[in-house]
Amino acid sequence: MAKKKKKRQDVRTRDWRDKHEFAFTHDRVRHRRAVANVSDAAPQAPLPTAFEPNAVVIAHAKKWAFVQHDGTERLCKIDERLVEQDTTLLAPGDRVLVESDGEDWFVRGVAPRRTRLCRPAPGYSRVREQVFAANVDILIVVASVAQPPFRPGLVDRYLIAAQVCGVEPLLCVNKMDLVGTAPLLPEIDAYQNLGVRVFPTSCVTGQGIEDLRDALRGKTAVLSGHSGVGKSSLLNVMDPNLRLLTDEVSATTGRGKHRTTAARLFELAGDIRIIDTPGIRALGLWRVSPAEVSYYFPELAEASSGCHFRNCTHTHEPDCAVRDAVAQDRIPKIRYDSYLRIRASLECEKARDHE
Ligand SMILES: Nc1nc2c(ncn2[C@@H]2O[C@H](COP(=O)(O)OP(=O)(O)OP(=O)(O)O)[C@@H](O)[C@H]2O)c(=O)[nH]1
Ligand SMILES: [Mg+2]
Ligand SMILES: [Zn+2]
Repeated sequence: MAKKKKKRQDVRTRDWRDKHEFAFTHDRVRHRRAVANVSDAAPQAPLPTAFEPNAVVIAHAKKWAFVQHDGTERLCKIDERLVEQDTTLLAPGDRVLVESDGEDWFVRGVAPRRTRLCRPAPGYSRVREQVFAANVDILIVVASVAQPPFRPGLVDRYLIAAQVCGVEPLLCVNKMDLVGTAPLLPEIDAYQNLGVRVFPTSCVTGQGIEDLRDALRGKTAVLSGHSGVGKSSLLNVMDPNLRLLTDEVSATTGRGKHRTTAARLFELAGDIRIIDTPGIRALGLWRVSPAEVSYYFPELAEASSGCHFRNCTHTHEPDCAVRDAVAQDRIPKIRYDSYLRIRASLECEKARDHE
């Protein structure tokens, strides 16, 4: 029995040394093995009250974080006195203070976030706001034209989240090779008309990859979207050394299989930092009330000045300028439908929260 245990320890150590960070990118089991190499020591000195951050979080779990510090990736324990309040303690992109006690490294402080992308935390969670990327300049919303099919609902939600968080959204429409030379979907035109930069891309033909790279130079960005749209594949094409794990879309459900399981920051040539995130099914919106949804649809907000009622919801009221604009094709029907869907779902969420 004792012999067996020792063997497992050997495997842990070997994995950690040979595979280094890649082993920990997507695999929870290996995450745990990495932590097996961290001692139980805790720093004695009190937490600093004022500090200059000296490292950036790459990936993290509850008790430890990988950080970029002094040009190397370090595994640090998180000082247990750093406690989570209303919002996630750490996210990839967070600027932190790391210090060594001579043997181990510890995260000892988290700097205020310049920007953050967040969603309401699930009900069972201790925090209320779940931050999935910190200090980013650009939110790359990835969708695919096929396999899985283009779904505007999530894109619209991300565009709202980007506005709430003060981050520039950019729409990447991937898998263009699957539709040949067919013109872009009308939905995509609608986003372009709104001033959202749209990048049709393909990881197979390389279409649009250079344009995307140019748009990201000198920036920190986060890739997000449904599972299986090709977020990790885009990173692999932009830097073949990454060799991130990808997985085929399920033939039975037509959806991705949630290959990426943890968010992680990658540094690419050209001063580009990109956070890859796990695909999500739906994006909860944080701090947006049903009545506020129309503010985040610029074309609706503009038309609404002509509505008869000042608090018009544009759903049923008479003399509604928004519905007139939709009837006359001045506002794309798909955007209006999306407004109605998001509004209705927020009404539901609100009702549930008040139960
Ligand atoms: N035809 C085609 N297939 C692609 C393209 N990009 C990615 N794929 C394929 O789509 C599947 C899913 O790609 P992933 O990169 O794993 O998708 P993801 O968005 O990272 O998915 P999660 O990690 O589950 O969120 C893989 O089989 C890829 O090979 C593309 O441009 N064209
Ligand atoms: Mg992925
Ligand atoms: Zn109206």
